Amino acid sequence: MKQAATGRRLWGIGTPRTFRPHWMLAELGLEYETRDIITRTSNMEDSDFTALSKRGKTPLYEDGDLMIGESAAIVLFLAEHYRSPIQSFLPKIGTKERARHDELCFFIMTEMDAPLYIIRRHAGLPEIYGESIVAVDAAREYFLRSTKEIERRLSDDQSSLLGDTFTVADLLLKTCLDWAGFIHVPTPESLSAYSAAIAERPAYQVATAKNFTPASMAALLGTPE
Ligand SMILES: N[C@@H](CCC(=O)N[C@@H](CS)C(=O)NCC(=O)O)C(=O)O
Repeated sequence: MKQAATGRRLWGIGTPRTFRPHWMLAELGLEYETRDIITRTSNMEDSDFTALSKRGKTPLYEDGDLMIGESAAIVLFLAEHYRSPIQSFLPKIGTKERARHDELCFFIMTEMDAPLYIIRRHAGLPEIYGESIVAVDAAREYFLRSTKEIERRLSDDQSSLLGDTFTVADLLLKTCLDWAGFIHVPTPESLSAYSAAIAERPAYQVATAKNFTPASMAALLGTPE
């Protein structure tokens, strides 16, 4: 397959995980090629995609000769690699601020994204993963407990997790809050203003249009377009 003209190509649309790199690329104002691979549709069998991804998971990101999956890793790579002195989405590597930031990213991915995916698998996709009311209820509780920790970190009307600068950690958190809202998992009222303010970011809106197309929404909701 030919390299993308910009060297950057992103495989996958239609889920909170694929949304993350689309959003970061939009924040950075980078041109890239999108391949509209929608999970659990026949285009997951696209021969170019299956040739690249033995794992069969989206998002998958190519940048020159680099190819990485894992949405959080892609976003961190983009923010670090294309770091600009005008607007940075990450504290400098090796600083205490960066350690606090990375702690939040791991927390969000393991304590928030992971329970949401348990709910997705065992409530949303029972035909593949099996139905489990116990696992789903426990995951909802667990997610709620994690949002309490976020509430503590966002005290004093901070506009972002690290104070007033929007970072990768905020991007990851917002995608989990949206995901929870989409599947009717309650989130604390105190996070509403934070979440609504982030939704005003132009890049968030650009990425929403790119990632949540009518076809991908139909697939996510299990309704034919
Ligand atoms: N931890 C991974 C999760 C990737 C993942 O599970 N992607 C889903 C879409 S959200 C997928 O490709 N599912 C297809 C399948 O499991 O067959 C990430 O954050 O990128």
